Amino acid sequence: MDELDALARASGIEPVGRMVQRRPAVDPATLIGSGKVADVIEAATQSKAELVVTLNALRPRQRTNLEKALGDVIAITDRTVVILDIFAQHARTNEGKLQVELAQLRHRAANLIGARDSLSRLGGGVGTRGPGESKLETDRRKIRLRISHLEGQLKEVSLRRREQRRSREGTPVIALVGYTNAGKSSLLNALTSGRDAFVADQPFATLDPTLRKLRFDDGDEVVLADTVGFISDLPKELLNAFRATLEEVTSATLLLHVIDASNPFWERQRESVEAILEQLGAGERPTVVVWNKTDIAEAVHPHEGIAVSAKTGKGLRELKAALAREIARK
Ligand SMILES: Nc1nc2c(ncn2[C@@H]2O[C@H](COP(=O)(O)OP(=O)(O)O)[C@@H](O)[C@H]2O)c(=O)[nH]1
Ligand SMILES: [Mg+2]
Repeated sequence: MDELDALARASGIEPVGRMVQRRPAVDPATLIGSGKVADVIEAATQSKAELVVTLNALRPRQRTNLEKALGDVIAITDRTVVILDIFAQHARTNEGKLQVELAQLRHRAANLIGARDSLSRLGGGVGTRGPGESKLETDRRKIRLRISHLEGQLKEVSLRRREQRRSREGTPVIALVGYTNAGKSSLLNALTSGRDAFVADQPFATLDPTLRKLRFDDGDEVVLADTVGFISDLPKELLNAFRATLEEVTSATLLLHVIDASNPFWERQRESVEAILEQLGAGERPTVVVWNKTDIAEAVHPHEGIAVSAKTGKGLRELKAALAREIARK
């Protein structure tokens, strides 16, 4: 729930309260059950909230039913949409924009039954309907066309990326992976004493991958690749849309898994990252584990890996030496 709070803030929402319900199973009609819906309406009305965000992903039917129950004043959305929103706000490059639009369309297509109103924005109107088509069918067809167009463009991007990678052939790539906010971009900056990888206390500040050269003391050169998108229950539309970017991860010589040692949930975060790597087919890549934020961590974790602070620079020499050793062995 704290993470959802941070996600909401990053997308421009100001949280005013939260409610939790424990139940053996989600309610298929309204997610939380009608009694709880009444509680939510009361709390939201009292705090003059304009929006309710659910942690669980809403099914189309649940969304429709909750929309009806909450009325015109209070809107309803879920964590998945909030994440898609943040990505949309942070997309800068052409590729990033393509990926976000694709993810949003896929999500919309999957929710079509529950999101008919918002479809008018896709350009539906008089005269755009094919013979004998219902509004829903027209919407579906339009979304499908746009999706395949975007997929085609992204395939080209992916090919271009592969070519660029080939031209870098011989230079090993180290990809920084790790839960969102773990300090990947900060570490990239600290290691390369650069300033231009965007660092922010916000989930998903970086959307587009940053590549940076790093030279070791022995003269060997590597490329460091920043990544984005590691969060628990990552919307699958996003994972698919970001595959081209994340190819950097699957083709990397070495992964640098950055863990936020100061986060009480580091263990769960680590598992989420490993699950995503698995889905990307990078579960077996050679990995160096690094514990970041040890300047504010309560205790330094006695685990494998290297303790660092991207902020104070502590441990960076050791980290560089360890990376050089690993790369030299390849
Ligand atoms: N105290 C402390 N904060 C850090 C450290 N590394 C990163 N941060 C902060 O953690 C937040 C997220 O950092 P960022 O590099 O954007 O994380 P990313 O999402 O993994 O790329 C920012 O507010 C950073 O200033 C560190 O070693 N110590
Ligand atoms: Mg980052």
